[in-house]
This record gives sequence, structure tokens and C-alpha cells, in this order.
Amino acid sequence: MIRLHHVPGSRSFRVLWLLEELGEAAELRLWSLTDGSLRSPEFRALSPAGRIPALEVDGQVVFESGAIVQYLTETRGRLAPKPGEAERAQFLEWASFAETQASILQNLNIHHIYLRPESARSAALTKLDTKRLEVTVRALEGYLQGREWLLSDFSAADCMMGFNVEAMFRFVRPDAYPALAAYCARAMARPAYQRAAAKSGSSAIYTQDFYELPNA
Ligand SMILES: N[C@@H](CCC(=O)N[C@@H](CS)C(=O)NCC(=O)O)C(=O)O
Repeated sequence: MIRLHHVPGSRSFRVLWLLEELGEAAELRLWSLTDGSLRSPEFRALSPAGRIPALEVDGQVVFESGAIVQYLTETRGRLAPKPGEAERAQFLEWASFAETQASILQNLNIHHIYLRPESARSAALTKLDTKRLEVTVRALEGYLQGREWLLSDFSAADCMMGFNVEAMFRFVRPDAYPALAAYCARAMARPAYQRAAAKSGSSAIYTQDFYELPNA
């Protein structure tokens, strides 16, 4: 039995989507980002930094989404090039790039949504992180010219983008990034993505389609 510790709209979606792509059944254990439960001894025993996701699989617990995704591709022998195979370096690069971009998205979630009271929010930091997000979005737009997926075929590196595709165009407008917008739409249209989205439940995070930069 595989059990995924999950919050809708969070990085655990990467794993949920990959499990669907692999045809692996999993039970979901739902947590909240805001009720303090991720700081509990019970959850810290699963994920020492108190972060989602953690996966109970093959008689052990694996934390860190990148590690989980790599573990699943290696043990299931699918959806990633093996060491020594073509595009192995690119797989590792884009899986890590997804996490670099996700950490910026997480900061923007904090700036726009989680930080309370609103007066505690920094317009300067929000603008800085939006600029940093734009650098990653521009890089993806350039890379994806003429490509359908991050590697020559769909891979688990694309699943690593499973948190990002739903989030990035809430902070930058898609108009200047048609290849990336098409990539996000293509990812979200995959049957396994749709099944994962239906199982996940709606995102507890976003209440707006777009978050404008603060004026100050
Ligand atoms: N590098 C970690 C990051 C995990 C992470 O920050 N997860 C977020 C949800 S997307 C979380 O648990 N946040 C709770 C917190 O920061 O307290 C991974 O990829 O698993």
C-alpha cells in the first residue's frame, strides 16, 4: 500500500500525478498548511522539516518531492532516463529547475496570501520574487520553443512541474509566454493529471486567478 501525505495545491501534487502516470494506486492522507499539524511530532516523524509531501512506499517513508519522484522512477523503471542513458543530465536539471521555480512560487504565496496582517507584507520582496519568477518563466519559454515536453518525451521531470503549472501564471501574465502557456495547458490536459486533480480536491491556496503587484 502506498500512502501519500498531501495538501491540495501543494508540491505533493507532483507525486500524485506521477503515481497516476505510473498506474500506482495510493491512499491520500490530507494535512493542512495552516492549522499547525505539520509541526506535530506525528508529521515530523514522516518529514523532518515538517514539509509536504511524504510518501509511505515499499515499507519506508520518503520525504522531499524530488527524492520521491526520482525514487519512484528508479524503482518502477519508467518515466526517467537511467544513469548513463541519453537525457539523464537534462532530467536531473529540469527536475531541480522545477524546485528552484517552486521555491519562488512558495515565497509569492507567502507574500500575497499567507502573511498576516497585510501590513507585514513587503512590496519590495514581492516585486523581487516576481522578477525572479519572470527569469525562470522566460528561461522555460525559450527552452520550450519547438518542444512538447522538458525531455524529448513526457517524463517525471514534467511531473515535477505539477505544482508550478497551476501557480506561475497567477503571478506573471501568460501573454508574453505562449510556448510555456501551451506547455502548461498540455500538462493539465493529460488524463493522469486530470485523475490526480480529481483525487486531490480543490486547491486550498488560491482564491484569485491573478495576484497583482502591490503599489508601494
Ligand atoms: N523541497 C521540498 C519543499 C517542500 C515544501 O516546502 N512543501 C510545502 C508545501 S508545497 C510545505 O510543506 N510548506 C509548509 C511550511 O513551509 O511550513 C520538497 O520538494 O518536498
